[in-house]
Amino acid sequence: LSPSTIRTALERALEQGQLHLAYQPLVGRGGALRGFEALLRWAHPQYGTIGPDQFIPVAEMSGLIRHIGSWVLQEATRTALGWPDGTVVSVNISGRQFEHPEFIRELKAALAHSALPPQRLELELTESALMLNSARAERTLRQVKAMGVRVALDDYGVGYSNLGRLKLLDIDTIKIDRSFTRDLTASLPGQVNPDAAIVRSVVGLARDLGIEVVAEGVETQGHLNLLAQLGCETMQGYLFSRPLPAAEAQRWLIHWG
Ligand code: G
Ligand code: G
Ligand code: NA
Ligand code: MN
Repeated sequence: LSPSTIRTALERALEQGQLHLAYQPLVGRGGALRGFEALLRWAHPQYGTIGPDQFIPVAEMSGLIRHIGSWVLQEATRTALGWPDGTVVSVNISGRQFEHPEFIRELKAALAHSALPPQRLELELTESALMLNSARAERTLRQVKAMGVRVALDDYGVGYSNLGRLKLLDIDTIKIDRSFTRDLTASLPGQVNPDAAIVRSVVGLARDLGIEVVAEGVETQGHLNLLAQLGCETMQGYLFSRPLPAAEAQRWLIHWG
């Protein structure tokens, strides 16, 4: 599908109910459910399933991301209100959405409509979305934090952030990119696994700075055991569950505890 085909189809997707959110659990080392990450899904009647990797860049380029992003915030906070107290919903926010002057107003509107306590909402931002040297991004981040909303740095390790700066910015959580989890348990004869060494150092520094660490892409019991041993507090991945429709997430909640 070409970007222009996607763009034209995306203009109608929301109104026609083609977008929905899937929810993937985040689980504590001890097995407690921490919350779910909301992930946008698009089922087009002719083109089939279109992944966010394909359509989010088009939504950003065309400006449709504002409308879609607002809907995601409304939908995710409304769904999270039906979960047990304290269960967090994490929502991905793209750079163009975060830097828009209306973003804070839309965030406040979503929280007001849903009546979800702000500490039960976490925004997932990438390093590029935060544009760590941009004054506007820093001001928006301060406004988000002042509201009591949590902030996670997504895909950590693929960019350049230094953790001390993240502490200054008052980031609550870093999500270690799943590329670090993938080969974590591969053994290299006579050598320390480099990904394990990186995770250990990130976890140690984050702990000293009071930042929570989430490991993404946890697919095996071996990943889980090693990550727990390395001091990682929270895990997310196919070992626990794939992203689930809201109704299935609700059932998962009942059976997990
Ligand atoms: O779910 P999946 O692995 O296909 O997601 C691919 C990418 O799309 C991920 O980087 C994810 O952060 C992004 N993504 C998923 N849902 C949303 C959303 O609601 N908003 C934005 N901006 N990005 C999303
Ligand atoms: O960029 P971001 O971290 O938001 O992307 C999250 C995406 O990773 C989700 O869309 C989800 O589909 C995918 N994902 C979640 N768990 C796993 C996993 O255990 N293995 C792999 N390969 N992908 C996963
Ligand atoms: Na994410
Ligand atoms: Mn991520």
